[in-house]
Amino acid sequence: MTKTIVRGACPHDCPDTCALLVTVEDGVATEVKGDPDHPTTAGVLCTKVSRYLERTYHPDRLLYPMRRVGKKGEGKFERITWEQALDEIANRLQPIAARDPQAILPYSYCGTMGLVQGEAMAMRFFHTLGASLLDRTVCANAGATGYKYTIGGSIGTDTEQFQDAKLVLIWGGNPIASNLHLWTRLQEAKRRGAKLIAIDPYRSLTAEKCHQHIAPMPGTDAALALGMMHVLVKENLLDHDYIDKYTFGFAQLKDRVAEWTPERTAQTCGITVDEVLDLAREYGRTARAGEPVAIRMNYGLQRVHGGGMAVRTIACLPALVGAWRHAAGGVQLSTSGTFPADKVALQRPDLLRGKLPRTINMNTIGADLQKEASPAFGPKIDAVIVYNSNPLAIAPDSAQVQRGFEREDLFTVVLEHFQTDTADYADILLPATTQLEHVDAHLAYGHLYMMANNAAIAPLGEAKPNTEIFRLIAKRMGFTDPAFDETDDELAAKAFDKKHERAVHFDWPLLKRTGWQKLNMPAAPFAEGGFPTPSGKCEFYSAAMQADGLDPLPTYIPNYESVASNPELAEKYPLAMISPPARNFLNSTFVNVQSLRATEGEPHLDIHPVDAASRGIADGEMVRIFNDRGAFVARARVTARARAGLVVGLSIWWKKLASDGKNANEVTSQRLTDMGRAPTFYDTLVQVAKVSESAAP
Ligand SMILES: Nc1nc2c(c(=O)[nH]1)N[C@H]1C(S)=C(S)[C@@H](COP(=O)(O)OP(=O)(O)OC[C@H]3O[C@@H](n4cnc5c(=O)[nH]c(N)nc54)[C@H](O)[C@@H]3O)O[C@H]1N2
Ligand SMILES: Nc1nc2c(c(=O)[nH]1)N[C@H]1C(S)=C(S)[C@@H](COP(=O)(O)OP(=O)(O)OC[C@H]3O[C@@H](n4cnc5c(=O)[nH]c(N)nc54)[C@H](O)[C@@H]3O)O[C@H]1N2
Ligand code: SF4
Ligand SMILES: [Mo]
Repeated sequence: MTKTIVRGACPHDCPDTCALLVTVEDGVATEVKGDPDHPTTAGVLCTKVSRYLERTYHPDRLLYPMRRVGKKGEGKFERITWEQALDEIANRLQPIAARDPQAILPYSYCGTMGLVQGEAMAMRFFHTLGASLLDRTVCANAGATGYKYTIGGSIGTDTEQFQDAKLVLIWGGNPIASNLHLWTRLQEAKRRGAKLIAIDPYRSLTAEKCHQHIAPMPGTDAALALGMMHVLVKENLLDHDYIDKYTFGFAQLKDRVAEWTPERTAQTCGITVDEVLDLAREYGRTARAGEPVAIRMNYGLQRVHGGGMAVRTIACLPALVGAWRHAAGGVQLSTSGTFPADKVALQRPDLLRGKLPRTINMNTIGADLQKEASPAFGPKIDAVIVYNSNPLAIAPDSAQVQRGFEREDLFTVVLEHFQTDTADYADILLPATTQLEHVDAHLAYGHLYMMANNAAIAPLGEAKPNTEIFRLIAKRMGFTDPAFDETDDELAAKAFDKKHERAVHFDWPLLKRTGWQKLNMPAAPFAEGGFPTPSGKCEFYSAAMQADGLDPLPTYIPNYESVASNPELAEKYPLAMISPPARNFLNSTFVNVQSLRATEGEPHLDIHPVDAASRGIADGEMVRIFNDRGAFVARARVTARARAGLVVGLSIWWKKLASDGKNANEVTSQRLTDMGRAPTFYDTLVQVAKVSESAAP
């Protein structure tokens, strides 16, 4: 028997990008563990990925190319050969490309975060074709944009420093579920005497374990931060030296926050005046005492109309109190901007050869698939190639997405591991390899290590890596550019820009052997300013925002759907609904892994006892959640975890594994955020009513 240990990296859309050790015996993977030597993984994987073998060797894995034989959405397929699949794809795409290649659309996100199996060979193909571009903004782009205006890029406090903070605000994040290895450090901080405060409308698994939980209504975080700043200014809990040297626009900010009295703040957020005052004082006084104060801000708070502005506003706080002076102070939203990933080398925009295709926003796929050709829109979308994503489950306003994918005249190719809700609509379904079967290079958004993934086992069945599938399609389409001859290792060797000071030591063959290597980065990135903004300072006032038609100062933008902004709608649909990640799923990935789905049980809706009582809903009863866009059913959990006025449906369920064939995205909208062209999943008003068990679906 041969037994080897292969180094890998977790490919999932999770900040932690863990270092994996895969045990392989006679060509079969027998164990997946976390690397004990990798500082952030520290030998621990989340439950999902410690069950990785159950997913990889799942009996439902797609192993052969298939062609649809039933109706769209019915999920009936017949096996075909790769030759047949490639011929059919080329034969269908070629005439469309001859008319207008922009009628072809890639649809992808972060099924794998790999730089190679993500957008490298795929983009080379779509660029050569001249296909529509896709705005990949389904997750983080509102917050990333707001953060960038203020701080200059997705750079922040190093995860490896958080254990030394004295106060941590966990703001719009649920690290126990979605950022486990930060939670380990926060617990260590707690042991060392730190105070943890969760700011979250929902009493999440994390919120219940913090010293304090403040529950503002969704989408009111900017108001809370403005109220904090009001108190910091009024009580002079400021670091004037830091403000003078390293910030821009303090005088204007001071005027702006004068309006945000604790009373107005409390009223806007639906919390108490004392909560506002105490939070500001705790933050300001701890910093004033010379102790590190840190904020772990996460994407949960930016999936609303004013999501970009909320992040931008919160990002001003550390500079006001001089928190950046400490390695364990400041704020982390994402560390991804620290990595000099070489997207130009990987994706080769030069292959566009001067073409400038239109851009389709992935959040409005429901509407866009139903649009006819027009001068404003361009050609009707005639073909979609989906990889690394499951739009039927994850995109907002699901009924519209379904109507789009149902179009008989739409040619749909899906590259997948499993027959997902989206795969059911494919004309051609292609089997893709998993992380154990292919090579990749990774950055992370929750630590600072470049990561390598080696292939541990041979591809199962006839599965192929995304890269290889796009190489083959490109060749079948007659593309001869040498860009399509590069191997996955050649691509991975271009993942990071070695000319950049942070990655001068990047060496792919070495990284493959060691698995991970930290970027060159100072421990306290902004201790002495040096913000990568236009002014080089933390920008309380942003001329760039003004130029982009936005308020140059922090402000509060109410949700599209709220009592304040739309009282008539709120009358009809009085409950705010959010649908954040369930701990045992990763977006819609893992929902079909039996042991993980068993832990989550079935789709639930958490509803406050007062809201349940007024609707005659008892714990455990089936309820219907609805608004003008659609409806889905879930089992009610009557619990004060959801604050009054809020309902929570942990997500993202596969629609076909729910009793009614629907999920939370039936009721979410395709409206976009204030900046970053991002979705507003948590800016949703609904009504909830009891259904009798028999009438459930
Ligand atoms: N287990 C698991 N881990 C995951 C994922 C997963 O699906 N499952 N998904 C991954 C991905 S793609 C991402 S983007 C991240 C997401 O992870 P996070 O950035 O942590 O975001 P969410 O889980 O969307 O929301 C976190 C918390 O924000 C709260 N929240 C919702 N709306 C608001 C608001 O308006 N204000 C405030 N203050 N809080 C609000 C929610 O109640 C939730 O508890 O996690 C990644 N990790
Ligand atoms: N209601 C609601 N909707 C949401 C969210 C929410 O909180 N609430 N969160 C949003 C967020 S933050 C995000 S990031 C998106 C996530 O949306 P997606 O990025 O679409 O994430 P997944 O649902 O995990 O789907 C990824 C798919 O890629 C496949 N895959 C994985 N690796 C590979 C590979 O190597 N090759 C190929 N071909 N396929 C692969 C997986 O099997 C899986 O089916 O969802 C968004 N939608
Ligand atoms: S999903 Fe996140 S926590 Fe789990 S193994 Fe992957 S990177 Fe680590
Ligand atoms: Mo995400």
